[in-house]
Amino acid sequence: MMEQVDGPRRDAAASAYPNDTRVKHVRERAGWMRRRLLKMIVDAGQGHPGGDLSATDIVATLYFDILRIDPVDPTAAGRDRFVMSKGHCTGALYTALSGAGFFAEAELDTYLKPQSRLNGHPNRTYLPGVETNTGPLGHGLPVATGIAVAGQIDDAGFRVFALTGDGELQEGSMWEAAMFAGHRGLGNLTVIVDRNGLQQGARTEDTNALEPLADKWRAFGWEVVGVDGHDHASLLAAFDDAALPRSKPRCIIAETVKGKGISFMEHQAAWHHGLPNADQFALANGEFDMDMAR
Ligand SMILES: Cc1ncc(C[n+]2csc(CCOP(=O)(O)OP(=O)(O)O)c2C)c(N)n1
Ligand SMILES: [Mg+2]
Repeated sequence: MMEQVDGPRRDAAASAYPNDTRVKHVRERAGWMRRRLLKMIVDAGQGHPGGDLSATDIVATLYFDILRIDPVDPTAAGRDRFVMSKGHCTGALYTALSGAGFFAEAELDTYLKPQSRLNGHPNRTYLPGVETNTGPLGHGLPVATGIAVAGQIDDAGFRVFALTGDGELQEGSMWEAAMFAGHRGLGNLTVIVDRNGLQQGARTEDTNALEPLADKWRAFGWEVVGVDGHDHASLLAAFDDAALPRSKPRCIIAETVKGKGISFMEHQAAWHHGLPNADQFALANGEFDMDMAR
């Protein structure tokens, strides 16, 4: 039976809860997201399981603890903004938005179907909670940077978070945005790099090497933090540390595993875009069960 989840905690600042409670909460929701997004992909007949699963723990930590958002008032001026720059990972984004209360869980069943609001890439005019359209790589961070500049000009208290793929960092537009964010000292902007080491068909380092990646961000005027992108306690600590005011933008390089949580998908470029068969689907769900029983 599907686990029931509730939305983000709105009764008090999440950070007021003890850390072990916060970790347990995020872990449960990440587990639910993994199971639910895989079902979406299987029902739809296609999707991007590798990148969805590498991003799941990061996105769960943001949506179920860190972000100050309210599904009842999704365009509130003071809300934090999350931009899914790696816009192909709608499995992770839509499950998080649904789990956080922006739309009913049943709508996840319409993923990629005709007339659905749940397109393969997110569309802000269709779905509440989507801040900007993404999908063409290299666009999300520039838009997030623009939003952060607006927040800086208005001296608004909101924070902007953008999740990028590592392969996506081969787009020149990402570095234009990084340079401008450093120039403006956008302390309200946090980029999380989903550093799974793989792009569509190969390793990033064999295609167009990114290393030394932390040095590149630092050279553009950013603070850089490294984190295990599947360790909820470390992710929470890294995000807590993003409290304002700050004078520099912040890059969290999250070491991740593409396909995380499904043994036969982990580290496999072939699962960037793929569809598990019935046996593989059953195997994956068994592994999710075992993980949640730990
Ligand atoms: C401009 C552009 N070129 C190519 C693509 C096709 N594409 C979709 S995902 C992807 C690979 C992305 O790799 P990465 O950013 O590392 O994402 P992840 O590993 O997290 O899935 C490519 C080439 C695209 N969406 N946009
Ligand atoms: Mg990648």
